[in-house]
Amino acid sequence: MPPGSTDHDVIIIGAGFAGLYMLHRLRGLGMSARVLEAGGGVGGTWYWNRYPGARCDVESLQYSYSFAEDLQREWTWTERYATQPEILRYLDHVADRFDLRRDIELHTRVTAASWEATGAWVVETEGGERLSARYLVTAVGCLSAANLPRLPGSFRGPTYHTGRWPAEGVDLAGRRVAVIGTGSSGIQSIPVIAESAEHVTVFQRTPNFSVPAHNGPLRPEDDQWFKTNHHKLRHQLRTSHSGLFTSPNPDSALAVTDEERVREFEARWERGGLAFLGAFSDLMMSEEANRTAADFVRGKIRATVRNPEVADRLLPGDHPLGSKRVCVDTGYYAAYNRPNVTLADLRTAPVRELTPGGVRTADREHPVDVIVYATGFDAMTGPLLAIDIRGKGGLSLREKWRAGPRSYLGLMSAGFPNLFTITGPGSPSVLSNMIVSIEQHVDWIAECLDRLDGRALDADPLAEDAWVEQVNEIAGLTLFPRANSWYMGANIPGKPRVFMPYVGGVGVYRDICAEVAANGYRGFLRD
Ligand code: N01
Repeated sequence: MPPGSTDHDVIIIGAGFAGLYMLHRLRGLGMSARVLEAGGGVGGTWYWNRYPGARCDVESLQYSYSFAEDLQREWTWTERYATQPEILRYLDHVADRFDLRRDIELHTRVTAASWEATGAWVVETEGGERLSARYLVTAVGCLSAANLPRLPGSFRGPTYHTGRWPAEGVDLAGRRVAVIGTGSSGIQSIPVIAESAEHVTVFQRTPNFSVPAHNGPLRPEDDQWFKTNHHKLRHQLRTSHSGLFTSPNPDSALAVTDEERVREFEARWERGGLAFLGAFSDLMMSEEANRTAADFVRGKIRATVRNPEVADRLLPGDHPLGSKRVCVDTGYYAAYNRPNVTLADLRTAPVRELTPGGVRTADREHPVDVIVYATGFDAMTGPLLAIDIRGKGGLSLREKWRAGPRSYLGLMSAGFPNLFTITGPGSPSVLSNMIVSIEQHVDWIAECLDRLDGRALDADPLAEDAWVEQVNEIAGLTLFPRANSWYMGANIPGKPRVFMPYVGGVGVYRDICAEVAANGYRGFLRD
């Protein structure tokens, strides 16, 4: 393809953490890149998820870019877990600091992308724009296609999805609010909404495991420690299993006494956060080991919720702890001790219909003024398949992935040359600290594009088959596939049940990707 015959060298879809860094890296290589972003601002996930109580469940020091020392030195987080507004401020700061905005087109939703015989990607937008580039990089996020259940009936009041929360905010003070869903978004928002709402009715289909955040102001000594030691600490994160500091304990939960086990769980419960999962090495491998952690959390729920009948209904029991993303909360279980919070258990009384003034379940009508859908996302594949992507010979990605996503390393899918998917299915992505995984993918793609020097690259279908098999095999060794989780596509009616992320760990995965590149991009086909 002759240089200069496309509008840009690279088109990037999405201006969240991934898209912003991709643009910055490509600029550094002297490539021209255009970012197309559906939202009215940069930030991706953190632009859309503005629901009350939204904050990250990864500690802010770890949930930040590592690529620029100055950025790291000059930015100081205020809390141990950053709120959505603070993370959005950070991303706005990054966009300004690296002068990224001039190459970002906001309010521009990509609807289609096709690989042309000329060796270019042609991208179409909702507004009818057509742009071409030699390479296309998706930075669309893994949890950005909102899942809105189709409930029969109609409701006359306002409804909001947590992942599409209005930027101007919603005043829920004095209102009767229904919250449907008890995943991370529901569990974070319920205690905050309950503080001002007249009443909150929580519609729970599946009880979830949640551990306390124990959030608070970021201690200056922790900030200083991280800044002083950031080279070493970032290296540890990149080579770890999850890209998080979980202080993994190498012991089996079954090799210690009951007292020792409880002491370990208790210490981690007191510390707060996802490090709870690092309590023992086999929590995600052995059902028996997992049950010890699940029992511990169920004991905490019983000890927190005063009404034993409500506590019972909140006890998770249909999936191993961690096989659905563990939630990290502030005052979630205690919220059920408030007089203005009611739990509606959909397992015993499912939703029948929406009525003009509320939600009717099998046993009664719940009168509400507002409905909050905390019902999650069509995860990982949803945002990609929302775009009509056509590869070689018009091959449709929707068609190719009909039985589940197929990719080589989660980076490319065979038959779609020059299309790279940041944190795509088949990579660690959602099972890791997303920023660690994003930076690894962006760096790998940037180096690859630099070395390609305009040539085309595609995944070898044989390498892809082997990778898909490996992803499934490793998942099969764990308890992850035992849950009806969004990792499995189980939350979306009709979606194929496939465990989508790579569970082998970010450190191992990084080495595999580096080794593939060092061996002349083994498993990829070049022009
Ligand atoms: O979505 P979810 P989420 N009727 O899919 C229920 C990240 N995140 O937005 O389990 C009734 O987890 C559904 O029930 P069930 C994080 O990775 C992070 O909360 O399918 N209920 C479930 O209870 C997280 O895992 C942060 O039976 C219905 C809930 O809705 C991911 O995003 C914050 C229903 C959906 O839970 C997704 O979390 C927020 C229906 N028709 C999100 N359909 C932090 O960093 C669905 N549900 C803290």
